[in-house]
Amino acid sequence: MPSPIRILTAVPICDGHDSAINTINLEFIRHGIEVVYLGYHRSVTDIVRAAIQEDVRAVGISSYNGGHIEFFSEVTGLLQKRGASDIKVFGGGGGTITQQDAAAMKRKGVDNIFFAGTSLAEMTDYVRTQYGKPRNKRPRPRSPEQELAHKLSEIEDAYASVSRKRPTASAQRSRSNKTVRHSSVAIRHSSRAERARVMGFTGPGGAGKTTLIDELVLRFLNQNSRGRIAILSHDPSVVGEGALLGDRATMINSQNDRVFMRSMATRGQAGGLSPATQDCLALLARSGFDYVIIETVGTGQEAMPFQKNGVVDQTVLVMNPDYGSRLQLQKIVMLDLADIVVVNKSDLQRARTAHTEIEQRLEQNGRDQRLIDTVAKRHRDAGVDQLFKLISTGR
Ligand code: B12
Repeated sequence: MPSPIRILTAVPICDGHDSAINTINLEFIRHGIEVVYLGYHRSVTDIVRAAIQEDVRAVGISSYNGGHIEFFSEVTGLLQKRGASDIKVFGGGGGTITQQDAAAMKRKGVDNIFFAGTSLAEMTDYVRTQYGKPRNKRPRPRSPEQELAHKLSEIEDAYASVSRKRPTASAQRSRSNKTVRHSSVAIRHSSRAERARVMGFTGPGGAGKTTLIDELVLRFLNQNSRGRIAILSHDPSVVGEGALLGDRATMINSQNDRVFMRSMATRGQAGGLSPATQDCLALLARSGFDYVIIETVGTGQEAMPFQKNGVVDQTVLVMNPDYGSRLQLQKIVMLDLADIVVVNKSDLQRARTAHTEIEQRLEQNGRDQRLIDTVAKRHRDAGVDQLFKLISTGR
């Protein structure tokens, strides 16, 4: 396998039992698996849409509140209907799922059900042996969305297979050749489509980037009844190369047929993005979306993740009011580079001081940078409205 195994995990609709899957997720990522976590209370449609967009090897469902025979078979059925029967389904649910239920679920296409008492090692071994082999022949994509998802995997796989041979000089050369080859394939594929407007969001972890993006997506979907948007979201890889790709669990509005979301792990690259990001972004930008939003991992002071003259049209730095003393602001490189700076969580006590200090810092730059205060967690927040207007109209 060139890339780490990617799976999606979720808890069904009307079920809030997430502590089992949270523990299992952590064990998977410790063993080099990339887990896209969708969260709890998720519908069949949300799970299948996410599995196809993320192009995962398998979906792991943790189910406790009953209805599992129907729920699991709806998932396998919809995957099949959408031409994604190569995405496998497995899961568990303590003592709720009986042996008899499991047999019925397997007849409906579920790979395996794990019962109470199974060790974490058994589950990890199962995923590695069952879903760790390269996929043989993939079914032909049945939708442009599925085709796009497959192409993004190809790009990530190409980078992964080269980076495994690092750090020889020939590998470096071959790596850059692959970059060129994949970019051109991607762009040629969709050269008829107009280029999307690309927005880059960055900022420290916990500033609320994901929630803010989700609120902007909601406004976009409401304003443009036919508009389409793509999100390329990043989370850090941990030692052993697994990653918890958890932004989907926060993004509620973005679980929508007009939103294409892809989660990427940084796979050892510092600075907030993945080695494959630029090529994936170039492909998304030419795939018929109105907007592409790229979100970095939580970044540090020195980070400047978006390349100069790259595909990103506008950059947004999302700050938390609690950044420490005024002196800290002098060190944040993105404060020089961002087009828009957002002080999120502006309902916090320190937010007014933060606004004034950042405003003074931006004045020193002498550039046309905008500063906006938001409370992304609040629905219909006036600051988010203002940010959306600025992004969508430039005013
Ligand atoms: C912890 C718990 C809670 C916690 C949940 C905390 C949380 N955030 O998850 C709290 C207290 C909040 C809770 C609430 C409720 N609960 Co509760 N809860 C449990 C309990 C005791 C344990 C479940 C658990 O986490 N086990 C730990 C895991 C790691 O072990 P396991 O379950 O044995 O799972 C093994 C395998 O199946 C596998 N596995 C599990 N999932 C997955 C997924 C994948 C992908 C894989 C590979 C493997 C796998 O991993 C384990 C390996 O050993 C069960 C009873 C039980 N013994 O199952 C009831 C239970 C599930 N709850 C129950 C009920 C009724 C409720 C409530 C409705 C109660 C109420 N009236 O308010 C609420 C509903 C909450 C909601 N929003 O959905 C019932 C469900 C009955 C049913 N289905 O008919 C149960 C069975 C208790 C009972 N006997 O009545 N609950």
